[in-house]
Amino acid sequence: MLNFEDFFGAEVTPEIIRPGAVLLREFARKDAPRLTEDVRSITRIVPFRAMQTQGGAKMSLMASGCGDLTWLRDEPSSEAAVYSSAIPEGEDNWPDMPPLFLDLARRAANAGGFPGFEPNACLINRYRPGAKLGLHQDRDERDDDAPIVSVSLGLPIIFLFGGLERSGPIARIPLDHGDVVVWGGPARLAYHGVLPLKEGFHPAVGRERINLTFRKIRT
Ligand SMILES: O=C(O)CCC(=O)C(=O)O
Ligand SMILES: [Mn+2]
Repeated sequence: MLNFEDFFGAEVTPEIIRPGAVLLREFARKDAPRLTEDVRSITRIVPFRAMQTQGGAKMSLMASGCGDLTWLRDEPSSEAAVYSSAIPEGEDNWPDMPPLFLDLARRAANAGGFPGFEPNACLINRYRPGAKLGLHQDRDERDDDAPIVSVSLGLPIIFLFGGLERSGPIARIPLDHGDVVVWGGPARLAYHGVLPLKEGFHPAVGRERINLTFRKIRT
């Protein structure tokens, strides 16, 4: 029997940020407890680590990941990020993407207008108060046909979303626990970032914000 969600094809009404970019408010809210549990399991295997920009500057967020391959730039590098199936120590492969991650990413992409999304990587960012992410494009995936699906858990933050030029107008979007942003097509290479995380305490996640970005990397 069809339920409401199957019939209408979306669990929430997408809010359009710009063509190709949508906000799905609370889309991951009901899955959030299991998602945070899964993040804990993954980061027991691959702990969050400090990251560096391509130029070698220390970033304020810390990162982990899962899936077939992921990247962590924890050393200065003149190279663009290289996605790898080996974790940085080179011992083991990344933890598998939990089934719920994959299911959520597929459903969110579909609801955002990108059916058929099959991510093979999930980058997990952890922000503590004061941490931020400057404006950038996600261009290391070597596959601009697939969208990016970005899930927010924990403390609220202001997400910045602009256009294809760094200097263009920037939307400031408050993101809360369970909100999902999907961007692809004409917005796939849009500049985006987050403002510094404000001090606070979230009952489910504590004094931090966790961000999951699902990506399709061309291997
Ligand atoms: O934390 C966010 O909301 C964005 C993360 C992001 O843009 C990235 O990891 O490339
Ligand atoms: Mn990004």
